Amino acid sequence: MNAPRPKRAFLTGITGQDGSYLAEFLLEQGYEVHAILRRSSVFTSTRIDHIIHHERLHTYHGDLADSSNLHSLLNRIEPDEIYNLGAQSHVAVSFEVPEYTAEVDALGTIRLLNAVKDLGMRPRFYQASTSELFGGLPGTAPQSETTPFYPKSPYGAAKLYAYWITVNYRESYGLYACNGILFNHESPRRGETFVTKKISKAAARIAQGRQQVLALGNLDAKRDWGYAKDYVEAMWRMLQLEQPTDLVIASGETHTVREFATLAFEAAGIELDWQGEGVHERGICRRSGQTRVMVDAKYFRPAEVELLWGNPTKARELLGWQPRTSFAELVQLMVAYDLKFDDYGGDGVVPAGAMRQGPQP
Ligand code: NDP
Ligand code: GDR
Repeated sequence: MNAPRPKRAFLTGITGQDGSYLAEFLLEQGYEVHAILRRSSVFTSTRIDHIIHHERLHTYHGDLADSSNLHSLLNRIEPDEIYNLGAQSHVAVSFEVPEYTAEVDALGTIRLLNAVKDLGMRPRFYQASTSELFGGLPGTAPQSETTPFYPKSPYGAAKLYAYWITVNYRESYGLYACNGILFNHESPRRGETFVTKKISKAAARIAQGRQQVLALGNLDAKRDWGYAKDYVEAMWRMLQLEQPTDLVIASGETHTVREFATLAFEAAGIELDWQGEGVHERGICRRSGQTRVMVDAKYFRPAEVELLWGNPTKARELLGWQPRTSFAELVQLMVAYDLKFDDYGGDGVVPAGAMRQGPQP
């Protein structure tokens, strides 16, 4: 008798932080993982180099901007589960490329959902929704599934469309489709222009005498930060529920950017004192008196989300999920990795295979 075929997952965004952890997780669960990669003039597979030759991982060129490509891939692959993680995911960048962000983050989602509908398939569909939907309005925290949305960036607005079209296809066509409303989650694999990785990397480099100062934007912004590896498991658990539903995934704590920086520098052996206010605020090394953190207004956003703080009660009840890694542990593991394996060079170029040199973070 033939062995049953492994479950098949189709992923967009596999080369990103979450996609790489999710692909590892699904392979460990015995899945066949099929994923699209965007053609690029440089290698973008750094985060998945260690699994790229796995016998159950299959990659294809593809793009969320290309309907026909998505349609024919889904037709060939016939996945049981689809995880739509691909996106222009940088909030600040979305103010500079608003139309492209909508093209990929909003229309990319309808392209996938519509292909599923037209092909008459019944895979389970996960949409990477975000706490940016809430916009952090005063008086709304902690935010839950019932908190009204008020996105404050082109990214948030594009993701709002993706959220509602996912709900709409569930309700209109009976698709098993759901939104994971994930609050910020980080890791050593986090993109280097997001604030946590920017800080952990700079703290390590400054401690090693390879950088003088770190320039940041709004130090007062508060975020609910968790560990990406914990969060991808919640995505998978959501698709195992009998009924599709939209869930907030969060740590249930909130911290300022300043707190993250204080802990990160401490983990690198540098105690900071904070002096001044607004654009004049400085993080000064207690021992040497040198300025190690400064504020640069160029990192301020046209509109800021001041406070995100999630309430993950429903996820705990329905999924039995809760984060395993505390805020302090997250900061420490990110800085520890950067102290050991920061081999990216000063020009910001990530050499292919750089991650392979260290243990997978
Ligand atoms: P990353 O920015 O690390 O990864 C984004 C992924 O999307 C990359 O694989 C990227 O490919 C891919 N991508 C970008 N544009 C396209 C396109 N046109 N077609 C196909 N793929 C594309 O994001 P994260 O891993 O952090 O986040 C994953 C998802 O979750 C995103 O949708 C994000 O918006 C959302 N999210 C993230 C949160 C977080 O805190 N990390 C919180 C809430 C939601 P390439 O490598 O080629 O650029
Ligand atoms: P965010 O993450 O916008 O929450 O989106 P990011 O790390 O970019 O910013 C978090 C907060 O830090 C403030 N900040 C800075 N941000 C950056 N990038 N660089 C800086 O120098 C800096 N200084 C201060 C920001 O103003 C902001 O308040 C992330 C992405 O992963 C989205 O895709 C996801 O949907 C949300 O998290 C939840």
